[in-house]
Amino acid sequence: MKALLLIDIQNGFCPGGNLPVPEGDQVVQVANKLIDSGKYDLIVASQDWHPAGHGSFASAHSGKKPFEMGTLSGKPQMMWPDHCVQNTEDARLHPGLHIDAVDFIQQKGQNPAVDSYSAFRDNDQAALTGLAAYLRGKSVTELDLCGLATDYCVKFSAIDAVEMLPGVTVRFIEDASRGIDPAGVKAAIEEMRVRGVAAIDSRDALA
Ligand code: VGL
Ligand code: ZN
Repeated sequence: MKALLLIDIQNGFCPGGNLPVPEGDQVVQVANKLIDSGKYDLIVASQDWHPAGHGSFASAHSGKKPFEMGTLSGKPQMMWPDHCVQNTEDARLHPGLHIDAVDFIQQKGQNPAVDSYSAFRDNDQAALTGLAAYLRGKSVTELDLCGLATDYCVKFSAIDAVEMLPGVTVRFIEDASRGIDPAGVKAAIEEMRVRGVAAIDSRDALA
């Protein structure tokens, strides 16, 4: 079984959103091509889904500004602008995305005391989301992933996929993804490569 995992293609990470990734909206048409290609047996999307006042928000810490480092539950934590709050427009998957074709949506980031970049588990690796079990249950052997943001949620999800789904081939689709910081994107692609995640283009995925 071959699966496509679309990471956090949400209004909040697109221009006009609360934590916009440069050109974030440009992944939508590439993602739709992949979705509609017939190459995938299973399409899964993740959705950053924070309660108001989440501990990753700078606004939840006195004296902290967005994009500064802070701490959350005693661990270093990037302070983000308020984003993807549950049941808000910001948290909605991008309206241009072909969501009718999505088989399963994995929400994450609900625990206010810990962030969850990965679609598979919280950053402290304690609580699992259930996505690994879902994909195992579907006998997935190949997993292509893409979306937003390359240097955060895409990277962490890719690394966890390799670790938590032994035997599954994991690939990162570069032109269907965008990142927050160019240096971070470069480092993320290298980190994924070292862990066995090849970077490919949608052209390769569709071939
Ligand atoms: C993300 C920062 C905070 C992401 C989510 O989807 O990459 N980044 N929350
Ligand atoms: Zn978040």
